[in-house]
Amino acid sequence: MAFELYSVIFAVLFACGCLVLLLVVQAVLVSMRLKPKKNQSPRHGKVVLHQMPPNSRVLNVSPSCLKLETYLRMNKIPYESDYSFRMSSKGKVPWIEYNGTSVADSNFIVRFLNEEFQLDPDAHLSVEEKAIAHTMLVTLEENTYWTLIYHSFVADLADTRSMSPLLGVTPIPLNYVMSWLASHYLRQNLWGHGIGRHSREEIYSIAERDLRAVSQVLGTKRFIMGSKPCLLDAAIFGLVAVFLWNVPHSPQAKLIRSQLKNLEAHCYTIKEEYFPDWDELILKNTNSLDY
Ligand SMILES: N[C@@H](CCC(=O)N[C@@H](CS)C(=O)NCC(=O)O)C(=O)O
Repeated sequence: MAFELYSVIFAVLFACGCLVLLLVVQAVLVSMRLKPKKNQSPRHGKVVLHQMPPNSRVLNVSPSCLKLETYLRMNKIPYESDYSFRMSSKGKVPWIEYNGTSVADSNFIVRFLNEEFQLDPDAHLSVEEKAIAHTMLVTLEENTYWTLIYHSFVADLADTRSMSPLLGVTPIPLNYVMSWLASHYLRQNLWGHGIGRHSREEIYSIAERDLRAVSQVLGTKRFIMGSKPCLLDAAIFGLVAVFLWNVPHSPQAKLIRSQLKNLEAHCYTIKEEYFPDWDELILKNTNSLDY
């Protein structure tokens, strides 16, 4: 009897040891694949955009990365993407390197590049429009964005596990451990922000009110403030594209497709105008980590 018990304990410990070893090997392999390639020296005059890589659904799963790439294209700023998952000094993406200077956070980057390239994507807006655009951008990035995080990392983690640029190509069982850790970390972020203290229905209703407001301001216009795009158009695109194409089953995407069709049309307008190579980029850069 005692011998059988010892055998069972031994078998369980052996299985746990094998699992831990497997996780360690997988983690080492993933981190080796993530190491930036040696010959990536930033070119003078070209912005190096450190951002998330595409997945098969969308050019970027991060609204702020997609906004920044759209801003670069809108303003014809030469850039190249670095998809190596290196985070900024602030621990996030996107960030850039430009002629030896590193700048973190999409909005500080926009301010920096506006100065460097002597441009203002909002120059055609009135003082009042600029104030409205600023307020809407902050609403989308500091409020609506968190409903996306809630959906992706709390409500539908299984989908995120299969489509995230990193988790989606990380082998099982490491995939499960990493997605659980990401979910735990982001739940804490959501709680700290405050939105994570609301019920599921309340969180989706927050998204609905924000998206409806943007849709009402857009109305029948081609771009949010008229016939010419501004920075806010890039921010709207960044978030709406991720809702529509990366989490198409989310309540936010369903709402946009069924009731806020002008936001969907706006999304296609920006994609067609600035990303004629969208599919090509996705094809070229997805699964760069594939095993
Ligand atoms: N305010 C930042 C937000 C950037 C941001 O939230 N990036 C996310 C990806 S969407 C990130 O890097 N998260 C990593 C983390 O929170 O540790 C900006 O506009 O650049």
